[in-house]
Amino acid sequence: MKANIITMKLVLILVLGLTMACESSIDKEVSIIPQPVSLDINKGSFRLNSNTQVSIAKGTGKTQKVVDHLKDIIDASCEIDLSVVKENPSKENVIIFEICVDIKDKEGYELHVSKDYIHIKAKEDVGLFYGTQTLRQLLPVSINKQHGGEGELAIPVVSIKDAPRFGWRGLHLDVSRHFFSVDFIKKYIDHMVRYKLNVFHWHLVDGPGWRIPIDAFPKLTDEGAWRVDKTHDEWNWRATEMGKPSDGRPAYGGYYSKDEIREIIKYAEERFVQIIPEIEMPGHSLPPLLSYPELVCENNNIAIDGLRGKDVVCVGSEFTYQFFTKILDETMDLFPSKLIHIGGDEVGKSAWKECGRCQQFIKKEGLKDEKELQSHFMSRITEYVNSKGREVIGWDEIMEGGLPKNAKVMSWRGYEGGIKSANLGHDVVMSPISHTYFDLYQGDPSIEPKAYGKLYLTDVYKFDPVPEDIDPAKQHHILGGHACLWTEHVRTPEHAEYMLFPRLLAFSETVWSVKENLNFDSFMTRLEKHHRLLEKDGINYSMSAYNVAISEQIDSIDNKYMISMANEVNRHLIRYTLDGKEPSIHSPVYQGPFYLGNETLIKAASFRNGKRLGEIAEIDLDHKHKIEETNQVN
Ligand code: TNX
Repeated sequence: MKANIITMKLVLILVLGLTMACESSIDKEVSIIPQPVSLDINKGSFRLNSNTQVSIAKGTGKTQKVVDHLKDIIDASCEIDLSVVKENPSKENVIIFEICVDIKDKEGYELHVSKDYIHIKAKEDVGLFYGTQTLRQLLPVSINKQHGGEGELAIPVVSIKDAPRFGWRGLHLDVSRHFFSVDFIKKYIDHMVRYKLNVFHWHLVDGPGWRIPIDAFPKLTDEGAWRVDKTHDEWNWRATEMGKPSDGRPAYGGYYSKDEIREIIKYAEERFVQIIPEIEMPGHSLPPLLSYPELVCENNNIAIDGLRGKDVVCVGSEFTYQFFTKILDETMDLFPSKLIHIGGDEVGKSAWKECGRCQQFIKKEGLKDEKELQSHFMSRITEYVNSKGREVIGWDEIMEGGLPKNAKVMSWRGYEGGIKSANLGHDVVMSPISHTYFDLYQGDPSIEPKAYGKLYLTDVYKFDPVPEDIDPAKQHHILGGHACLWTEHVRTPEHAEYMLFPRLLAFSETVWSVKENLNFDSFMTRLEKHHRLLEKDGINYSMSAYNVAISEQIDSIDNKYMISMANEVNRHLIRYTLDGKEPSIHSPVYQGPFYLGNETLIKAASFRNGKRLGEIAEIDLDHKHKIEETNQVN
């Protein structure tokens, strides 16, 4: 018995020792995402403790805000309350912020960590802010509140020079298909700034809900922000049963008050994020159509046809122009952004074809067809926005029938629309569905939450906003890259985070880091520390890239199955079983394709340091082929 206890104690000491060793080794890792322009790592560390001071050697009126941001991060991580000294800081145990005109890039910064002090230099406050984000990633992951006052945080000695590749590093959120609270929007902005993104595209209106109050048209939110909540999935795309249900069925929805919108704009501004609001038109417009029937085309039975591609407003009617200009007036009053997104995607033309007013309008204006009708509408709206000193951006469909003068284009159906627009001399933001749509599946659909399509981590990492086939003389029109999170299937903050992470990290590297510094293998190594950082902050990330894909091929001569396995990231051991049990650290390691005997059930998972990563994948060949045979017979 005694011997047993001693053995147990020894094992415990060993395990603890190993854990501590692991933690300290990961803490020493310098794993910055997005990868900076240049990074030198040296021996030793700066020891941050309760005596560490912060000093603004040279600042602007806003530098204090950046310092406060760092103080909040340190306080939240380890409850150390850094004190700020304005004058004559000692050159020891101090973090110095300095505005420095010698730094060229507006958003660039330098971060020098020595054993004695940390120095963040930048041309502007935004650079100091990004230097702070990098410093945050150098903090040890194993810090926790117990360090407060008694411990020290070791920050590795490094020298970093950094600046972004693109000025536009955007992220979109669809709050119409599912509604997200003010708190979550702020958290979303926090997620962006951690990885140095700077444009938040707020998709405020769409078929299933209108989320911005417009005083001139109160029914848009009184009715259009709510829907009858039957089953969630019915709200994937569009909704006709708007309005607060009076028959006692539960209502789903919500909207942001104007004060809440102002609060969010301020929150974003303080974090150097600009918000671009989107008011979709003339399609995806069910809430306005249902609440304001004057917008409906002749012969369009909106309650039924609205769900069949006829969710477009009547652009042959003068009322429609007045309606949207009033909405834009109130939107521009709220949002200071130079750019307003006016949608323009997926506009079905059949309602206009069957509408006498639209057809007459086409004749009167000498337009060729319904495509030119859309272009006419978008151009008039663009001119209106321009007359107020602002500019518009729209989805790439706004090119059809002629791109409105001065409009910028968000290229989502691929790169092509973006290339054409840039060649025509328009500014472009690249957000191709092939690389930046985070609502698509990031792993095997059989074990992922419901989505569609496919966008794996490796696909995101291959994103390059500047495609090779663009005329070099027009490349300057590409402002940067943009990722989208549409929420037809995404109902909760946890789910939204799951779709964002870690694809957001891969994306941030493609829009911030210089091309020569992109390396997927290095990214995956750095990502491992970020998993720990995200975990520490309670962020729900996906491990789908570690999941194993099992595939089988039949050898028709021997009538045997050849089994292959791979995980997307092509690293870490794969272990598998053929006896129905869960793979464990004792299961055989996959060494390469092998022939199967009589077994039919295969289970596999990735392992690192004796720990399973991600989910267990399985295929049951017996079951699969029975289904295939049945399908063939039928
Ligand atoms: C296309 S991208 C849409 C959205 C959908 C999305 C789903 C774009 C401009 N329109 O309405 O939500 O696909 O991925």
